[in-house]
Amino acid sequence: MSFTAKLSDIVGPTNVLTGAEAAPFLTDWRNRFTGRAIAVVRPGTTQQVADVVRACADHGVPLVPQGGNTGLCGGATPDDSGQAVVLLTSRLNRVRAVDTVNDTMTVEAGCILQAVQERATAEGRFFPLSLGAEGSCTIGGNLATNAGGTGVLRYGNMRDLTLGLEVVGADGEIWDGLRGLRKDNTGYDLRDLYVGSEGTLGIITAAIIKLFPQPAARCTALLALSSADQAIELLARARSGFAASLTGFELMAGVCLQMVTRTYPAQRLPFEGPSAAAPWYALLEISDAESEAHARERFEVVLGEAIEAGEADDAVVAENIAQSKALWHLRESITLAQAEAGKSIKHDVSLPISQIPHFVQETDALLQQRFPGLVNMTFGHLGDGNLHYNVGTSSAFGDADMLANQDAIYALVHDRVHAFGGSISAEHGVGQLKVGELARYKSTQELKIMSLLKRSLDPQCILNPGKVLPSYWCSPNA
Ligand code: FAD
Ligand code: 2HG
Ligand code: ZN
Repeated sequence: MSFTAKLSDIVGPTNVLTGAEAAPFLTDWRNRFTGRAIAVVRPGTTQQVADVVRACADHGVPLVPQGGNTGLCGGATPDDSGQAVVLLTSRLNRVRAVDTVNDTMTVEAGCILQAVQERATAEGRFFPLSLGAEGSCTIGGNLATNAGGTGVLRYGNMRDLTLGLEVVGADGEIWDGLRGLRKDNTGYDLRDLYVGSEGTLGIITAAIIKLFPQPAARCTALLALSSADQAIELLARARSGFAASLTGFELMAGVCLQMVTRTYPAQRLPFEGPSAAAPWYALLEISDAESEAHARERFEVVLGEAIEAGEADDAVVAENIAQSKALWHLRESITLAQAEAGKSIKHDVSLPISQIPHFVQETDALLQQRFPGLVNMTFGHLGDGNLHYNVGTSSAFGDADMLANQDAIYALVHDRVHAFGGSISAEHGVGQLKVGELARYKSTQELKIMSLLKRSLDPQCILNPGKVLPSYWCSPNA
């Protein structure tokens, strides 16, 4: 039996896509990476995933897992050798169980994040992972990238939100680690090893995730700021003033929001006068367990104190859910607006929060000096020290300039990040985009340990090869 006939036998012929049917799954969301594949397969059960992996292992065929294909580092795109199989998780989309006493939900890897949030709400609970791509990204992709988003400040990232996993290993064996335990010290933590491994150590088929009580009320405000220093002072006040109620603290350069309102004229900044053209904005959210009135009172007191102390220049507090959604919509539209505006380079970095103003000031200046006309478009999850230190084009620095200087821009920014004690990937992962960068900044010892793990769990190197680790660290002689 031929290899593709074997795949058809496992998942059914309608779930083995080739040619035009496979094409949408061979290019990443930003159109930066395109590959080829023998086929795109859609298993419908964990057993089918295991059988597909075993068939691939028998034939030495590489496998590229793919969820919603919203990743920003090319991790779900095969290389152009045409020798891989792309494994789509879209049919693994069942909610297997909800336990409202243990506050957990057992979900399959292909469940769309928004559907999981909605199911939690329907059960009177809250699942806090939230990101702009939540209508398309999957729980499996969220786990594989250890996704962050806007609620990390209060609830943690996907790793923190996960209790158990079910994973198919490179040999096709199923590891049933679906334990809904908040404490489990029985040896090495395999769950934490698979979370964030970007499909290079195993294929995640299901997970037990944590649920939380729904907040009684939420308050949102947009604040106009004149400097990144002010943002750090405001963050410190918000942290002490709101404590655990602070559920969001996003920073955005004014140019980012101007780009959003230019690209989507239906969206507007809620300020008039100088505050409508502030260099920076902060979006704050608090969640209150008591009541709307309690939340609003606390919110207005702390924000009033911040303005009085000169930690913000102006503030608009959302009066209702529609206004709050409009403020969040401005923030969540930055990535989409940037994709429409032309080429951009995304630096998803994290830094000690105390270093952020200095880093931004120094790196902005260095970039302008070396690449005049390039536009600094920084935004991100300031509460987590995570900046999307992105750069965009202008009439003086166009798409061709951006592409021609891409490597030099990455090197300049990442060198600065490294010098400031930061990380070159805070929440998007490494994928294929940053493989070279990872090798450049990780210590040899760290790379050696990662390589040992990879080679023990995937000795043939068939799981998402060329992602995370450079290929030479995966070969048996590394
Ligand atoms: P994919 O893109 O399909 O895959 C991502 C990686 O995971 C690949 O390496 C793939 O091989 C691997 N993978 C997928 N499923 C599995 C599986 N079941 N088992 C093993 N490996 C698997 N990210 C954030 O962290 N925070 C944000 O705020 C954020 N905002 C975004 C906003 C927009 C508009 C967009 C387009 C993206 C954003 N992202 C963000 C990035 C992206 O949405 C996340 O990385 C998301 O977790 C990817 O999920 P996915 O299902 O699309 O995964
Ligand atoms: C966000 O925070 C995402 O909106 C995407 O992580 C960031 O577009 C980006 O660089
Ligand atoms: Zn982000």
